Formats: sequence, structure tokens, C-alpha cells
Amino acid sequence: MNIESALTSVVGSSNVLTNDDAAPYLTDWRGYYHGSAHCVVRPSTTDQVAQIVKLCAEHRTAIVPQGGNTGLVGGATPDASGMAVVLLTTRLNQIRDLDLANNTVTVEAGCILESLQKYCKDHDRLFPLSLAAEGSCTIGGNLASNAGGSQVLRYGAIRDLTLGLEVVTSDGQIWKGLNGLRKNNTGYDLKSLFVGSEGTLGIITAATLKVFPMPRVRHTALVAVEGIEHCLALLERARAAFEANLTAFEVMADVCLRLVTEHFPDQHLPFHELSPHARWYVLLEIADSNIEDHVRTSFETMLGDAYGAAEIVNAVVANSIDQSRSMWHLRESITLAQAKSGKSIKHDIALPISRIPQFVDQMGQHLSKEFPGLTIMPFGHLGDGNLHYNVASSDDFNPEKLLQSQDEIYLAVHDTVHAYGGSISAEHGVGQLKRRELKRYKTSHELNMMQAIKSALDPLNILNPGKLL
Ligand code: FAD
Ligand code: 2HG
Ligand code: ZN
Repeated sequence: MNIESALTSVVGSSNVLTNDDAAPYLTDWRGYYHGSAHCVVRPSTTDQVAQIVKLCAEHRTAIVPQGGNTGLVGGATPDASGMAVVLLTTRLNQIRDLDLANNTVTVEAGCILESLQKYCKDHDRLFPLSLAAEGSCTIGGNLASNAGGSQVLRYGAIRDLTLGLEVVTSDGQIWKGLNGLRKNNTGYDLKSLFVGSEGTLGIITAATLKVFPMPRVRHTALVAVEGIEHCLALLERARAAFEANLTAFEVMADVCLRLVTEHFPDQHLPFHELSPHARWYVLLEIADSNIEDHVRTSFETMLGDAYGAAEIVNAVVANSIDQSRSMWHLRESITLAQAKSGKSIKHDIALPISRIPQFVDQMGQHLSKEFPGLTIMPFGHLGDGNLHYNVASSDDFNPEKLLQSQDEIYLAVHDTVHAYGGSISAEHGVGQLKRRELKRYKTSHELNMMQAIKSALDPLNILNPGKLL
């Protein structure tokens, strides 16, 4: 029996997609990677996933797991050989259990992140992972890429939220590691290994995740500042004032917000007047279980003090949930605005926070000298030391030039990041995009350990081959 017929016997013909039906799953979100596959298979239970993996192992067929296909590094796109099977998790999407006393939720991999957030909210709990793709990305994809987003400062990335996992390993066995234990020192932490493994070590089918009490109030402000060093000063001040209640601290260079308002004319900055000195914007948020007015007063006082100390140029504190949403909408539309304006080069970098101003200065000078006219559009999660140091074409640096210079630009940015003790992927992962570069920046000792784990867990190399390693 060929692989398609065998898979049909597991999930039924309507869940084995080929030709035009398979096409949407063969290109990545950015339209950078185009692959081909035997078929796309859509299991709805863990047992079906296990049977699919067994069949693929028998046929020595590569499996590319895919959730919402919003990944930014080509990790969920098969290669061009047409020999792989794409395993789509979106039918495996049940919320199995919410344990209110334990503050945990157990959810299947294909559940859309926003659906989980809503479900938890309806039960007066917060599932804090939050990112612009939340309407279509899945918990399995979030786990496989160790997604970060805008609340990491307070709650951590999804690895920090994960207590237990259920995983189908490359031989088709099911590892039943779902538990809600906050302490469990019984050897190697297998769940942490699968989180961030980008589909190369196992198919995640379900997870037990932490949830939190719902904050009673949130206060959001959009702040204009002169330079990145002022963003850092404000971060230190806000941290000192609010400690763990500071839930988000996002930065955006002015060009990023200009691009958003250009592509989405219904979106506006909330300032009456824009100071020509404001080159950066900060979106910061505090959350509190206390509904007293003094929380807002303290927030305003902190911003007033920052103004008095010349750290900020202007600030608007949201007066309503709608205004707060509009501020977030501006921030979360940057990726889409960049996608609409053509090709760009993404550098998803992590640096020690203290070194970010020096990096931004040095890198900006270097790129302007070597690639005059290139547009630099940095934004990101400053509170986590994570910048999306993206660069794009302009009237003076056309898209062809950008394409020709791409390798040189990656090298210049990533070599500098490495020299600063940083990482070339803070939250998007490695996938196909940074696979070659990983070898440049990891030591052979690190690569050998990673390869040893891969060979032990996937000896036939059928799980997402050609990604990460
Ligand atoms: P996919 O794209 O389908 O897959 C991602 C990777 O996980 C692939 O390697 C795939 O093979 C693997 N995979 C998927 N499901 C499974 C599974 N069940 N078992 C094993 N492997 C699996 N990321 C951030 O971290 N922070 C952000 O703020 C952020 N913002 C974004 C904003 C936009 C507009 C977009 C388009 C993307 C953003 N991302 C962000 C990247 C992306 O959304 C996240 O990485 C997300 O977690 C991917 O989820 P997904 O379901 O779409 O995964
Ligand atoms: C974000 O923080 C995402 O909005 C996407 O991680 C970043 O588009 C990007 O480079
Ligand atoms: Zn991000």
C-alpha cells in the first residue's frame, strides 16, 4: 500500500489533502519558502498521530508538523522533493481540562492560542502568552518554537508556562508526560527538550500549562522618547516602581509606526503633536489585582517623573480599554505593515539589555555606511532584551539590492550580535532560515550534543528533516 492509501485508512479520505487542497500548507506565512509534499494529513486524536508516525517510519517518509503556519523561519514548510507528509494539527484542538485549584489547563496541540485565551478568561483565569499571530497560531506551534510575545517580562516564554507534555515520538509511541506538577526532580527534563525543538524530536499532541488569576486592572501607555538609551532609563524606572506588575515593555523606532499608519490609514498615534525629537516609542503596560485608583495615579506619577528627568518627550495613558487596544493594535500591526511594503530581512536577536543602546548605535552606523539608503526598522520586546532588528529596502536601496546584499547584511548583524554575547534567534527559532548560521555561532561541542539528542530520538531522521540542525 502506498503512503497516501495507508494514511487514508487512518484518518479517512477527507483528511488526506493533495493537489490544490494541499497548496495552502506548502508555503510559509511570509511567502519565502515553497515546498511540495505527498499529501497533507489531518489527524484529530493522539492515537491517529501515533499511527501516522508509525506508518511514516515504516515508509521512511519525512513528517513536517504544522499548526497555524505563522512561523517566521520556514520551519513548517516541507522541502521541494515532494517526499514528505505534512501533519496538520488543527483538528486536534480540544481543551481537555481546566484545574482551577491547581491553576493549570490541559489543551491539545492544534488549539488556536486565542481560543485558549478566551476559554481561560471565561473561567476567570489568564493564559498569558500573547502575540500578534494569536488568532491563527496553535499551542503546538507555540510550544515547538518556544514562542515569546509581549508578556514574557512578567510570565516568561511558553517553556516557562509548561508543566507537562504529551508527545508522539519518532517510533510512534506516545509519551504521556502530562502532569500539572510545579516540582518534579526525577531526572532529565524531557518536556523542556521538546519545547523549542521545532518538530525535530517529536510531535507534541497536548500540554498542561500554567494559568494565572485574571488581573483586575491594566494600564497602558504609549510614550515618545528621544533615543534608545532613554527607553532603557524608562525601563529601569518602571521596573523599580512596579516590579512584577510591569507586564509589557515594547519598543518601536518611529519608522515602524509611520509604516503602520501609512499602510493602515484608520490607525493613528494618540498624540496631538509629534515632537521631531521623538525617534522611539515605548508601549508599556502594568497589571494589578488591585482596582484602587492609586494604581493609575502611581503609573501617571512614574511617567511624570520620567518627563521631569527628561527621559521621555511625551506620554499618553489609555483612558479606556478601546484606547489601550488601539495602542496595542499599532504595535501588533508592524509585522503586517512590513510584509505589505515588500521584502525585508528579519533579525530576531537577543542581547544583554544593558548593551542594546551601544549595539543600536554601532550597527546603525555600520549599515548606513556599508549599505547607504537601507531602511532600519527595529522594534521588539526591550524588557526581554529581544529586538526585531529588521531592515528593508527604500527608494535609495531597491529590493533587488536588498536581495543581493542579504547574506552580507545577515552576516554583519549576526556577527555583531555574537560579539556582544547575544543570540541570533530570541523567539522565532531556527527553521530553514537560520540553519546554516547556527553552525557559525554554536560551538562544535554544542552542535555535537544537539546532534546526539536528535540521533537518539529520531534515528531515521524522519521528523522535520532539514530544519534547525
Ligand atoms: P507553525 O508555523 O505551524 O510551526 C512552527 C514550528 O513548529 C515548525 O517548525 C513546525 O514544524 C513546528 N510544529 C508545529 N506544531 C507542532 C507540533 N504539534 N509538534 C511539533 N512541532 C510542531 N513568535 C513569537 O515568539 N513572538 C511573537 O511576538 C510573534 N509574533 C508574530 C506575529 C506575526 C504577525 C506572525 C506571522 C508570527 C509571529 N510569531 C511570533 C511567530 C509565530 O507566530 C510563532 O512562532 C507561533 O508560535 C507559531 O505557531 P504556529 O501554530 O503557526 O506554528
Ligand atoms: C513581534 O514581536 C513578532 O511582533 C514578529 O515577533 C517580529 O515581524 C517580526 O520580525
Ligand atoms: Zn516578537
